[in-house]
Amino acid sequence: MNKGQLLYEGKAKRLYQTEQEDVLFVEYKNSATAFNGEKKAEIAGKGILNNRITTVIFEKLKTQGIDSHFVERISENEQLVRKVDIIPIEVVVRNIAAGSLAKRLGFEEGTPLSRTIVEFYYKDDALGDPIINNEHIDILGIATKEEVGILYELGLKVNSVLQPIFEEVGVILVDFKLEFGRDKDGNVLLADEISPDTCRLWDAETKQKLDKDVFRRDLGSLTDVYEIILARLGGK
Ligand code: U5P
Repeated sequence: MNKGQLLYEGKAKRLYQTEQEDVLFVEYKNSATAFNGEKKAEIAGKGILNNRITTVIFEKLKTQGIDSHFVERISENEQLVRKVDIIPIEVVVRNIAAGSLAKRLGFEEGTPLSRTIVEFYYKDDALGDPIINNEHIDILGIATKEEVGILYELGLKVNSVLQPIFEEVGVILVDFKLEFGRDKDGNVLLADEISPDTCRLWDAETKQKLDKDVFRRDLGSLTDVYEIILARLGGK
């Protein structure tokens, strides 16, 4: 499959056309960004690690009946994906209070939530990705009621598959963000990536942060902790 025209460049990935209409080429970059792009760095090896970790996770989800846009990893930092139109909603699933939820609602970080919750954020850099509810989604006209139901259910389903996978290897799945797209027939498909860039992952024993908070909060080497996640998931 040949890399065609560059279609889109995001903070962490570049998307290219291929000779096949419904398949895209994704290149994982080494850029790390946080706080809506205010903090930036180039971290050698990050793209390779996220490409591998996302591959392992999408493959595991597939074996549990959760399909995604992922087709195959084709090189160290590239993969092929099915073309979808991204729905501009970030679906965040939380098991433990951390990050913006801890701050917004006054929970101490690390407090287990009495139930898993799903939140929606409007994916809009200029607005700083504000939190939104079903009614905001309705007036923005960015997804139908039926689609919102699918996002909610798939968020919980991904959580119920990933939580035990991480638990088995001594990792707590604190929270994570998913993105979805519509394929050419309008079907909602899990898309983007699932990696330590998009999840909070803590060592079950030490509570060491094994995710992008290491970069956000200057806690050490990002690639060292991403390597730990890849190794625990059985990747190379
Ligand atoms: N998250 C992203 N991208 C964003 C915002 C949040 O992947 O633009 C992920 C974080 O990595 C975390 C979860 O796992 O969503 C909740 O983030 P926060 O709302 O606590 O910052």
